[in-house]
Amino acid sequence: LSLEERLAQYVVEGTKEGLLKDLSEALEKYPTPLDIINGPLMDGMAEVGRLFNDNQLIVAEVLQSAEVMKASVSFLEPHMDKNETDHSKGKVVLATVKGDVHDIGKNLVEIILSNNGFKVVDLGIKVTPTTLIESIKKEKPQIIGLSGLLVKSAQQMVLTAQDLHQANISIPILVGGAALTRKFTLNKIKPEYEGLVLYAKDAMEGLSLSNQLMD
Ligand code: B1M
Repeated sequence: LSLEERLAQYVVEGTKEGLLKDLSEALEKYPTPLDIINGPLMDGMAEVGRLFNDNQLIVAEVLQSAEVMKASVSFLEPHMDKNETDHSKGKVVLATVKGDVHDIGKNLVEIILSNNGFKVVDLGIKVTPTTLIESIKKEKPQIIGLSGLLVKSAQQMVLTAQDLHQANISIPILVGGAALTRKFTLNKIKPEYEGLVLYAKDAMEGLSLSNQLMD
């Protein structure tokens, strides 16, 4: 198998034997660590999603795939560019929405924003609007980041936007996750909220939108 195929295979099979060696090799070959994540590792995750959808994988197996992805991200993280040493650009309160446990994408956003000058307060997974609002009042962030992968999480973002609006919050919200689209964001979430609501297709777009908001 090629290096790309092997990397995808670790994720699909949920095995770590040989993973770090191949990731080291990939670091030599790919321009940036993020290209390894967005390329072969994400290809593996897409295949996991497909197999899971086809009932060819069970949740426990998908969890192992998630572990491989997480181990890869921690291994690659120290090799990522750090453009700022301080966290002076702005503060982001980040969460996976209520009812949703998926956090690999959220964690990537956390890494990329904090490596690039943002202070990130990560509230974790299954974050209710109440917890989110409490944290926003305490932390006074410049940006709220919401992640969610389930179809029902997209709907949960609409409810969360309503609750934030009720709480008189209007700072920009950045949203992302597999079940979301730019169109849904614009047509369903934005109308419920006073402030900006921006959709990011991946963590890098999340960074560039956050940078634009701070300029
Ligand atoms: Co779940 N799961 N899962 N799962 N899982 C999906 C999402 C699913 C599409 C799989 C499928 O059926 N094909 C499906 C959702 C179907 C739907 O709603 N239509 C699904 C399901 C059904 C479920 C359960 C209900 C299964 C069950 O229990 N029967 C259950 C839900 C539990 C819950 O949340 N209440 C469940 C559980 C799990 C595991 C726990 C086993 C595990 C998660 C482990 C973890 O995260 N710690 C898991 C996994 C791994 C997946 C898949 C296979 C992979 C997700 C992933 O990590 N991708 C997923 C299928 C898929 O997506 N192909 C699937 C890699 C990650 C880097 O991508 O998070 O999309 P992603 O992030 C991207 C962008 O979306 C974006 O940036 C990242 C890239 O740079 N992004 C943002 C994300 N958040 C952002 C925020 C931003 C900006 C960008 O700004 C704030």
